[in-house]
Amino acid sequence: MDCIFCKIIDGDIPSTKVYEDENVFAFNDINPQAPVHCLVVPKKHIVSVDETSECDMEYIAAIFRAIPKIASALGLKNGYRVITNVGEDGCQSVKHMHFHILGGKKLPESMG
Ligand code: DGP
Repeated sequence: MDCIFCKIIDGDIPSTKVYEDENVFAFNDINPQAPVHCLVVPKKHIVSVDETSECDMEYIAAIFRAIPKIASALGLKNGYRVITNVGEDGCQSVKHMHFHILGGKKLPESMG
């Protein structure tokens, strides 16, 4: 499968890893939009929030268990933003579900 994030998870494309467990991998975004900007992805290739099935729920749960741990490890003591883009109108460029963690400054109120 020709998926950039699967290749990052497998170590075939280098990344700066910030967290890993059995179900989840997280790494710094190549094009940061904030002082802290990392991506949290399931190790299973799931296309987006719009294309999940019941058996993917353990990955979703694992991602949301991991996010506060990652935020804490990255020093985001005063809050942060979690975003997932879905499909064309959501401007999802990589078709492997991922959750952006953005922080390290006061973020703009506008979200689109
Ligand atoms: P989205 O637009 O929500 O699909 O975000 C995709 C993000 O993935 C975007 O912020 C840039 C990031 N990205 C794309 N290719 C790579 C890569 O090869 N390495 C890393 N670290 N990030 C990537």
